[in-house]
Amino acid sequence: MLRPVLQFPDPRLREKAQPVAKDEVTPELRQLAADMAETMYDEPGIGLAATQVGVAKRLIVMDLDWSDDGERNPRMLLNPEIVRREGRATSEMEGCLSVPDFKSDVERDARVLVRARSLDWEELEFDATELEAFCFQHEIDHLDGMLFIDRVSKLKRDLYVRRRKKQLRREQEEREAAGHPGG
Ligand code: K1U
Ligand code: ZN
Repeated sequence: MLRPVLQFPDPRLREKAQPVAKDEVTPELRQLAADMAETMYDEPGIGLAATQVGVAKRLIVMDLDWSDDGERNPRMLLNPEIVRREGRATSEMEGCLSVPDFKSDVERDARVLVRARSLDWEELEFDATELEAFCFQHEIDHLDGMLFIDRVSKLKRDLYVRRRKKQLRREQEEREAAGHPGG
């Protein structure tokens, strides 16, 4: 089932997600992970955090190299954490499914060692560089209530926030003009 992706400035994007305990890996949580993968492919994206679908649990899905006609192997990871970081690099023209109509270069760690659990509670480790490292950092930021616009200059962020608020006001006016004041 596709889940709606929360959009900035929804306050739920700012919540800190809680760790998942072993006995919380229920059929419902597995269904949430499957729904998140389906939603990520549908958007489309290469990652998605549970925070973005309004669930404050430390769960992410990622698939860096899927294609429409190829095999899909989404990683579904619980409690991911960065245990080592090395160097700095620019993530070029990064985007976010929760921050519409904005892309920017972002300064991030160049290499990260990530520890996480699978849904079967195996301990996993990923030594990630380049896009994989940037995606891990982006998704773990979501679990901490942080967005990539928090990592760009204040000037760029302020300009985006102003443009986004204007866009939301315009959409609201259009709904009202059409006789649908809600939402
Ligand atoms: O968490 C998200 O909002 C998903 C985001 C992840 C991400 C992208 C780039 C760098 C770091 C993290 C996205 O997937 S944005 C869309 C995107 O990058 C993409 C979409 C389709 C094909 C390839 C990339
Ligand atoms: Zn994002």
